Amino acid sequence: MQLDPFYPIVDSSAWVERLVPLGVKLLQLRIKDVEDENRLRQEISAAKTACKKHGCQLIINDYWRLAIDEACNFVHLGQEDLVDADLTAIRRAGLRLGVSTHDGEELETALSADPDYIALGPVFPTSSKSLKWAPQGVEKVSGWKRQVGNLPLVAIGGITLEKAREVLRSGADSIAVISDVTRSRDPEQRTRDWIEETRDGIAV
Ligand code: TZP
Ligand code: MG
Repeated sequence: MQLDPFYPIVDSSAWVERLVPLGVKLLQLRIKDVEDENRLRQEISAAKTACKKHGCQLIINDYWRLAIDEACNFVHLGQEDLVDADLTAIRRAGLRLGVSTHDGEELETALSADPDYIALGPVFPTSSKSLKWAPQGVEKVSGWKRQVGNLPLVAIGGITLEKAREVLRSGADSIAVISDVTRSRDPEQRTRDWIEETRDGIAV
Protein backbone atom coordinates (compact mmCIF):
# COMPACT_ATOMS: atom_id res chain seq x y z
CA MET A 1 0.00 0.00 0.00
CA GLN A 2 1.18 3.49 -0.77
CA LEU A 3 0.40 6.53 1.35
CA ASP A 4 0.25 10.06 0.06
CA PRO A 5 3.31 11.95 1.39
CA PHE A 6 1.13 14.73 2.86
CA TYR A 7 -1.05 13.58 5.74
CA PRO A 8 -2.82 16.41 7.57
CA ILE A 9 -4.57 15.68 10.87
CA VAL A 10 -7.62 17.74 11.84
CA ASP A 11 -10.07 17.73 14.71
CA SER A 12 -13.43 18.37 13.05
CA SER A 13 -15.45 17.69 9.94
CA ALA A 14 -15.46 21.44 9.34
CA TRP A 15 -11.68 21.26 8.87
CA VAL A 16 -12.08 18.24 6.59
CA GLU A 17 -14.56 20.17 4.46
CA ARG A 18 -12.14 23.09 4.28
CA LEU A 19 -9.09 21.11 3.26
CA VAL A 20 -10.13 18.20 1.05
CA PRO A 21 -11.45 20.32 -1.83
CA LEU A 22 -7.90 21.67 -2.14
CA GLY A 23 -6.58 18.27 -3.20
CA VAL A 24 -5.59 16.55 0.07
CA LYS A 25 -5.49 12.81 -0.60
CA LEU A 26 -4.87 11.43 2.89
CA LEU A 27 -6.30 12.88 6.09
CA GLN A 28 -6.89 11.89 9.70
CA LEU A 29 -9.87 12.92 11.78
CA ARG A 30 -8.55 13.11 15.34
CA ILE A 31 -11.25 14.26 17.72
CA LYS A 32 -10.13 14.46 21.33
CA ASP A 33 -12.66 16.70 23.08
CA VAL A 34 -16.09 15.30 22.18
CA GLU A 35 -17.85 12.69 24.28
CA ASP A 36 -21.32 12.71 22.82
CA GLU A 37 -21.58 9.65 20.61
CA ASN A 38 -24.14 11.14 18.24
CA ARG A 39 -21.89 14.11 17.67
CA LEU A 40 -18.95 11.84 17.01
CA ARG A 41 -21.01 9.83 14.53
CA GLN A 42 -22.09 13.00 12.76
CA GLU A 43 -18.51 14.23 12.59
CA ILE A 44 -17.26 10.94 11.19
CA SER A 45 -20.11 10.71 8.71
CA ALA A 46 -19.63 14.29 7.47
CA ALA A 47 -15.88 13.77 7.16
CA LYS A 48 -16.49 10.57 5.21
CA THR A 49 -18.89 12.28 2.82
CA ALA A 50 -16.44 15.11 2.11
CA CYS A 51 -13.51 12.72 1.64
CA LYS A 52 -15.48 10.47 -0.67
CA LYS A 53 -16.55 13.41 -2.80
CA HIS A 54 -12.96 14.55 -3.25
CA GLY A 55 -11.19 11.19 -3.48
CA CYS A 56 -9.38 11.54 -0.16
CA GLN A 57 -8.47 8.57 2.06
CA LEU A 58 -9.97 9.23 5.50
CA ILE A 59 -8.38 7.72 8.60
CA ILE A 60 -10.31 7.77 11.87
CA ASN A 61 -8.28 8.14 15.05
CA ASP A 62 -9.33 6.24 18.20
CA TYR A 63 -12.98 5.51 17.43
CA TRP A 64 -12.60 2.15 15.75
CA ARG A 65 -16.10 0.93 16.71
CA LEU A 66 -17.71 4.02 15.23
CA ALA A 67 -15.45 3.75 12.21
CA ILE A 68 -16.77 0.21 11.63
CA ASP A 69 -20.38 1.34 12.18
CA GLU A 70 -19.99 4.24 9.78
CA ALA A 71 -18.41 1.98 7.14
CA CYS A 72 -15.07 3.75 7.14
CA ASN A 73 -12.07 1.82 5.87
CA PHE A 74 -9.04 2.99 7.85
CA VAL A 75 -8.34 3.63 11.54
CA HIS A 76 -5.36 4.92 13.45
CA LEU A 77 -4.65 3.65 16.95
CA GLY A 78 -2.11 4.52 19.62
CA GLN A 79 -0.37 1.94 21.76
CA GLU A 80 -2.85 2.45 24.58
CA ASP A 81 -5.76 1.88 22.20
CA LEU A 82 -4.27 -1.40 21.00
CA VAL A 83 -4.76 -2.90 24.45
CA ASP A 84 -8.57 -2.83 24.15
CA ALA A 85 -9.07 -2.76 20.41
CA ASP A 86 -10.60 -5.81 18.80
CA LEU A 87 -8.18 -6.21 15.91
CA THR A 88 -10.07 -9.20 14.59
CA ALA A 89 -13.28 -7.16 14.36
CA ILE A 90 -11.39 -4.31 12.71
CA ARG A 91 -9.92 -6.65 10.10
CA ARG A 92 -13.18 -8.52 9.62
CA ALA A 93 -14.86 -5.23 8.81
CA GLY A 94 -12.19 -4.66 6.16
CA LEU A 95 -10.51 -1.71 7.85
CA ARG A 96 -6.89 -0.85 7.45
CA LEU A 97 -4.86 0.08 10.50
CA GLY A 98 -2.13 2.58 11.31
CA VAL A 99 -0.33 2.45 14.66
CA SER A 100 1.69 5.08 16.58
CA THR A 101 5.10 4.27 18.00
CA HIS A 102 7.60 6.18 20.07
CA ASP A 103 10.32 3.69 20.92
CA GLY A 104 11.65 0.24 20.04
CA GLU A 105 9.40 -1.65 22.41
CA GLU A 106 6.36 0.09 20.98
CA LEU A 107 7.54 -0.76 17.49
CA GLU A 108 7.50 -4.44 18.42
CA THR A 109 3.96 -4.13 19.81
CA ALA A 110 2.83 -2.21 16.76
CA LEU A 111 4.33 -4.72 14.31
CA SER A 112 2.59 -7.58 16.10
CA ALA A 113 -0.74 -5.93 15.18
CA ASP A 114 0.23 -6.37 11.49
CA PRO A 115 -0.46 -2.71 10.68
CA ASP A 116 -0.76 -1.05 7.28
CA TYR A 117 1.58 1.70 8.40
CA ILE A 118 3.69 2.67 11.37
CA ALA A 119 3.81 6.23 12.66
CA LEU A 120 6.89 7.47 14.49
CA GLY A 121 7.02 10.59 16.58
CA PRO A 122 7.64 13.12 17.77
CA VAL A 123 10.38 13.75 15.21
CA PHE A 124 10.79 17.36 16.37
CA PRO A 125 9.45 19.27 19.41
CA THR A 126 5.69 19.65 19.21
CA SER A 127 3.14 21.61 21.18
CA SER A 128 0.16 19.74 19.73
CA LYS A 129 0.42 16.78 22.08
CA SER A 130 2.14 16.32 25.38
CA LEU A 131 4.41 13.32 25.21
CA LYS A 132 6.89 11.71 27.55
CA TRP A 133 9.28 11.01 24.66
CA ALA A 134 11.99 13.40 23.59
CA PRO A 135 12.08 14.48 19.97
CA GLN A 136 13.50 11.56 18.01
CA GLY A 137 15.27 13.41 15.21
CA VAL A 138 15.48 12.50 11.55
CA GLU A 139 18.17 9.86 12.17
CA LYS A 140 15.55 7.82 13.99
CA VAL A 141 13.30 8.08 10.94
CA SER A 142 16.04 6.47 8.84
CA GLY A 143 16.62 3.74 11.43
CA TRP A 144 12.90 3.02 11.72
CA LYS A 145 12.55 2.81 7.95
CA ARG A 146 15.36 0.25 7.80
CA GLN A 147 13.49 -1.80 10.39
CA VAL A 148 10.01 -1.62 8.86
CA GLY A 149 11.17 -2.21 5.29
CA ASN A 150 8.29 -2.01 2.87
CA LEU A 151 5.75 -1.07 5.49
CA PRO A 152 4.89 2.61 5.04
CA LEU A 153 6.41 4.90 7.67
CA VAL A 154 4.63 8.09 8.75
CA ALA A 155 6.71 10.74 10.51
CA ILE A 156 4.91 13.05 12.93
CA GLY A 157 5.66 15.82 15.38
CA GLY A 158 6.79 19.39 14.79
CA ILE A 159 7.19 18.92 11.07
CA THR A 160 6.90 22.09 9.03
CA LEU A 161 6.82 22.48 5.28
CA GLU A 162 10.40 23.70 5.42
CA LYS A 163 11.48 20.41 7.02
CA ALA A 164 9.38 18.14 4.80
CA ARG A 165 12.03 17.41 2.21
CA GLU A 166 14.60 16.38 4.82
CA VAL A 167 12.10 14.14 6.60
CA LEU A 168 11.05 12.40 3.40
CA ARG A 169 14.66 12.01 2.33
CA SER A 170 15.38 10.38 5.69
CA GLY A 171 13.01 7.59 4.84
CA ALA A 172 9.51 8.70 5.81
CA ASP A 173 6.88 7.76 3.26
CA SER A 174 4.41 10.29 4.57
CA ILE A 175 4.34 13.27 6.95
CA ALA A 176 1.52 13.78 9.42
CA VAL A 177 0.98 17.42 10.27
CA ILE A 178 -1.29 19.29 12.67
CA SER A 179 -0.13 22.77 13.59
CA ASP A 180 1.83 23.67 10.48
CA VAL A 181 -1.49 23.57 8.65
CA THR A 182 -4.25 24.29 11.15
CA ARG A 183 -2.38 26.98 13.07
CA SER A 184 -1.01 28.61 9.97
CA ARG A 185 -2.19 32.13 9.22
CA ASP A 186 -3.60 30.86 5.94
CA PRO A 187 -4.36 27.13 6.26
CA GLU A 188 -5.71 26.86 2.72
CA GLN A 189 -2.58 28.34 1.19
CA ARG A 190 -0.35 26.29 3.48
CA THR A 191 -2.19 23.16 2.36
CA ARG A 192 -1.70 24.08 -1.29
CA ASP A 193 1.99 24.65 -0.59
CA TRP A 194 2.32 21.24 1.07
CA ILE A 195 0.61 19.55 -1.86
CA GLU A 196 2.93 21.30 -4.29
CA GLU A 197 6.05 20.49 -2.26
CA THR A 198 5.22 16.81 -1.89
CA ARG A 199 3.59 16.26 -5.28
CA ASP A 200 6.46 14.49 -6.96
CA GLY A 201 6.95 11.98 -4.17
CA ILE A 202 10.29 13.27 -2.94
CA ALA A 203 10.73 10.34 -0.62
CA VAL A 204 13.81 9.00 -2.32
N1 TZP B 1 1.65 12.26 17.94
C1 TZP B 1 2.96 12.42 18.05
S1 TZP B 1 3.41 14.04 17.83
C2 TZP B 1 1.80 14.52 17.58
C3 TZP B 1 0.96 13.41 17.68
C4 TZP B 1 -0.49 13.40 17.52
C5 TZP B 1 1.39 15.93 17.33
C6 TZP B 1 1.78 16.41 15.97
O1 TZP B 1 1.35 17.73 15.78
P1 TZP B 1 2.26 18.87 15.11
O2 TZP B 1 1.50 20.14 15.39
O3 TZP B 1 2.32 18.57 13.65
O4 TZP B 1 3.59 18.85 15.79
MG1 MG C 1 -5.50 7.04 20.46
